[in-house]
Amino acid sequence: MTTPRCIVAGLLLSLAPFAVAASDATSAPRGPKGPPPSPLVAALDTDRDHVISAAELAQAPTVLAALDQDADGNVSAAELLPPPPADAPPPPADANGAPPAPPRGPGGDPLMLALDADSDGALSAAEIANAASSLAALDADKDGQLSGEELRPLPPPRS
Ligand SMILES: [Ca+2]
Ligand SMILES: [Ca+2]
Ligand SMILES: [Ca+2]
Repeated sequence: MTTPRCIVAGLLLSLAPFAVAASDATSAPRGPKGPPPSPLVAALDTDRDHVISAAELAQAPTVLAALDQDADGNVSAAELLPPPPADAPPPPADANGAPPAPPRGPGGDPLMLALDADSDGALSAAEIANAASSLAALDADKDGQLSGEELRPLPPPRS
């Protein structure tokens, strides 16, 4: 009785590509481990050393103003979203017609909390102009730069 075994082997062979594809789709995303930095950190940390230095703080108004893609003087929540990676699959079709909501973590981005003085989710021209001094308020250890704990997203409040 070899026929059933042949059928089983054939089934396994025909299923193998699907198994490979499934494991590819569910594997962890490539790149550095841990959550991606916030768009604000990515924009401000121009030398990518995960520290916003005094020089980078001083450049904050210029860097933030450069995010104003539609040149209306405000950096909106949409303009604060990071651009999708070049090799990212296209977003799913507009099933509900709504654009993807900006990510809002349970604790929030300390940079945005510091910069967005009126908490409207966008950065106005005045808020951009005050960026350097607003961000300096996050410098808990007063070493003139923002790093580590000072840039970490705030943990969700514990009740
Ligand atoms: Ca840096
Ligand atoms: Ca604002
Ligand atoms: Ca510091």
